Amino acid sequence: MLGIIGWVVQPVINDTVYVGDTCPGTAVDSALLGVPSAYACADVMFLFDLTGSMSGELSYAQANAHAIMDSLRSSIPDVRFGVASHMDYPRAYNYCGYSATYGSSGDYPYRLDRPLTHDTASVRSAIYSLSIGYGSDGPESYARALWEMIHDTAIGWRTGCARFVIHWLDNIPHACDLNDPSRPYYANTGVSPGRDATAGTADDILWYPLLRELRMSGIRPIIMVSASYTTYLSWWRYWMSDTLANGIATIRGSGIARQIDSIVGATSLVIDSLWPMVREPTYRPWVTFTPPYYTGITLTPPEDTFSFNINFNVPSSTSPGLYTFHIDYYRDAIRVDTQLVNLWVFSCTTGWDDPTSVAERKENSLYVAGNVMNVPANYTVSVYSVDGKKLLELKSGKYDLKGMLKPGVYLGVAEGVRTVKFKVIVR
Ligand SMILES: [Ca+2]
Repeated sequence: MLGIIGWVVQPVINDTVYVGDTCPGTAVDSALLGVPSAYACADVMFLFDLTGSMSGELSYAQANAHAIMDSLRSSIPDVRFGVASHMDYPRAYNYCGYSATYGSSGDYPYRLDRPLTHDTASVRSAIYSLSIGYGSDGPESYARALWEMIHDTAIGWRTGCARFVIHWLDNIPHACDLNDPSRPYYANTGVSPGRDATAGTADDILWYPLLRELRMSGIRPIIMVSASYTTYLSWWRYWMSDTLANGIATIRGSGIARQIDSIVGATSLVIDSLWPMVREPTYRPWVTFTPPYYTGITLTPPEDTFSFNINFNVPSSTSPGLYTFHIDYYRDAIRVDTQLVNLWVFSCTTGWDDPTSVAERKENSLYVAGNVMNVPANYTVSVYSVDGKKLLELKSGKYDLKGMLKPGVYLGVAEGVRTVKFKVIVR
C-alpha cells in the first residue's frame, strides 16, 4: 500500500509548506489563489489593414503610436508591442459562389513587421514604415491576418501575459462560411485561401472556427473600426461578442491613447473562467480540484481570491520516491500562476511508515518509535527533507532524532539487505 506523506507547495501562490498525513493514498489540501484586477504584463500587437481606404487611419495611428504605447505602459508594469499588416491576396478567386479580384500587385495578405518587443522606438518606426496598398474588392484578408496572430510563432507571445491584437480596419473578411443566413450578419465574400493562397485546400480559413480559436488561444482582438467608414461596426460587434471571439469592436475615437487604455483596463476585470490544471499529463489523473473552475467572474480591485481544494490520488502501482510536477492556474487562456508540487510517495508497510503504531520491533531490527530510530548493523539510513535534501546518514546505532532534526516530516531511505523508503516524523 502506498501513501502520501509530505508535499511542498512552493511559494508562488502561498508561501506555505503543506504536510500530508498518513496512509492510505489520498490526501487533501487547498490553495488560495489571489487574482489581481490589473494585468501584471501584456503583449499587444498592432495589426493594420493597409488597403486604400485606410490611409487616414494609418496616418492617425502613426501620429499617435507613441501616446498609445506610453499610456499602456503607464497602466501595465510590463508591456511589449509588435506590428503586423495586410492588404489582401494579390490575385483573383472564383470559389464558394464569389468571384473577384481580391487585391492588386504588390498587395500582401499578411506580414509580420515587428515581433513583440519592449523597444517602443523600434515599434514606432515599424508603424512609420508601413505604406498603403490597394485591396481591390471590399472584403480583405482579415481572416488570414487574425489566423496568423495565433499561428505565426515569430510573433513571440508570452504564455503568462494578457494578449491583445488591436486591428485597424473598415470592411469584412473573405471566408466561405461568412455566407450563413442563419447568422444575424452574413455576406458572400468568397474563400479565405490560407498560407498556400490556393482555394479549396486544407489550409483554407473558416471564419467562425477562427473566432473560437482566437478565444481559446487567449488572444483578445480589439477591433478599431475606421471613423470614416462605420458600416460594419455592428457586424464586428457581433463577431466579438462573448459567445464568439470575446473581443471588443468599437469606432476609432479621437482620443485614441485613452480609448485603448480604457478598453484594455476594462478587460482586466472580467474573467470567463479561472481554472487549475496539472501541467504534466502523466500526473493529471493524480489530482482533482474542487471546484474544477470558477466562471463568470468580475473582479473587485485591487484583488479577489479564489480557493481550490486539491485532492491527490496516487495510483496503487506507483513506486516509492519523489514526484515533482506543476499546477498551473489559468485565467481564460492566460497562465497567471504556478505551484510546484514535490510529492513523496512512501512504502506504507505497517511499522515502517507510522512511528506511533509500530507493533513489533526487535532490538536488532530497523525501527522508529517516537523520535527514536534504531539502525541495525547491516543497514545505513539516509534522512532527506521533503524537498529532497540529504540531511543525515546514520550507521548502526540508536538515535534520538529530536536533537538532530527540527520537528517535521522527513523521508528515510534504509539501504541494506533490502531498500525501504519510509516516513520519519520528528515531534
Ligand atoms: Ca480586397
